[in-house]
Amino acid sequence: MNAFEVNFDGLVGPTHNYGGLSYGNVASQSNSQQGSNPREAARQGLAKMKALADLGFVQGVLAPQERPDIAALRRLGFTGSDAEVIRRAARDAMPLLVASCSASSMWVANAATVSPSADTADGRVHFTAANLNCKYHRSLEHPTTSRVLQAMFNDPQHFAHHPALPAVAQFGDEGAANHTRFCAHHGEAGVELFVYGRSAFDSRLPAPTVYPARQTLEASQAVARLHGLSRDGVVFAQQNPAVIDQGVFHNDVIAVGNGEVLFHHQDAFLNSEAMLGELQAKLAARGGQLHAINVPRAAVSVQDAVGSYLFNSQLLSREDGSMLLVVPEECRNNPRVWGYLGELLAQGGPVRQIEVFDLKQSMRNGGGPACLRLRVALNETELAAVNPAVILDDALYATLLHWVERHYRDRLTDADLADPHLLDESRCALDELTRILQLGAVYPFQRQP
Ligand code: SUG
Repeated sequence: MNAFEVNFDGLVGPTHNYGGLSYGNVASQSNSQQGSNPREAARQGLAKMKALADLGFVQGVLAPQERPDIAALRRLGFTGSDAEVIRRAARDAMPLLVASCSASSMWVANAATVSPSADTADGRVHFTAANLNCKYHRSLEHPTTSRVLQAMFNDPQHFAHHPALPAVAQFGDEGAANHTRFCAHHGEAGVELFVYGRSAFDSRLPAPTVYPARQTLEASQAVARLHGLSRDGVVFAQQNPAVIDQGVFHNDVIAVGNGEVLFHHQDAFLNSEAMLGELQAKLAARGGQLHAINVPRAAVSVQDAVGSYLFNSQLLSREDGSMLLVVPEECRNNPRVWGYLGELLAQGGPVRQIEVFDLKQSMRNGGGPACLRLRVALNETELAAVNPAVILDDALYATLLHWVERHYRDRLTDADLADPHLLDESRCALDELTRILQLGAVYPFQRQP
């Protein structure tokens, strides 16, 4: 049976702003408090989805979340009507209001870890929502993420959903941003690479000293167990702590893989050789042959990788077996990175096409093409069991574009976040969206008695 990867992109929510909320994420910190443009951000994301759908890739849409998160503010002691909660938070604790407004759920590479049915013990596709517990604003996402994923993949015969891991730093889990699957063919058993930043229980392993390591080994191991992956089908590898300290807050900022190809920076992993050896051997046992493209620091420094998001690209299989690399415009603006990409194409290796997208609104918060998508490898039967209303076609694209034009502001500052009307606008937009995407009542405001 045919199997392929489907990319589900996060739709940018109406409260997209630059809150400076992510210590360790260079772009988030350096663009803090700048005015944002949610309408433009949503349009940029939709343009990427549409272009990839037009190129023949199956493309899905993942809904944003209800923000500001009033329930979260109430848990922190703000009382009164919803409008009063917002006014009080704006008056007494603006940073908490900003965090409760973040549209960070757009970066759905962090929504969950997904294992395809060919890899799992029970032959179902497994999803574990990520607890994202390193950052307060992101830790708010997983309950709604779970409901949205359930509404998209709601056939228990094919799909298994696991709630987020315990919400403590020792089980810090950032989802698919630190997970890559290698395989000869999507429908056959592959090897899943879990990259962690530190161990919570083994103090012998090194850890970064400047910025936090968000993903722990123990979280990755727990996800592999929950998904029923076999030992032969997993590799656990440690990220190089030195690159985390230079702003590589997820592995997908320094490496990307697809099929049998791993495109990575020379400094990405702690014990590169051992890791590549293990991956190669395990993939070979499953009928595949690893093709590692190692980008030397002499060609692209870690700083250039972080600034351009070269590795936060999407590596996609074309029909003829070659690959397309989807990069952000920042790569074209960096002469060393753009020069390297020219050489990569000229080498005649697996990467034969490069597409460039303007994703500036998301990029200013550290979210590139790969952050904006959750990959789900599916066979034809499983794809037929996915909620069809979330698969992008021309009609859905037009509907979503029109929906954005009607509901989104084109400029957002702190004053807007303190405006209770933004909550009403956002709820009104999301209520309509749940009808468009046929999700049912997934948002807290739709579920209150
Ligand atoms: O978690 N930025 C996100 C970016 C996530 C990128 N995802 C991947 N690499 N897969 C984060 O740091 C910034 C929000 C702000 O500062 O307003 C933020 O949450």
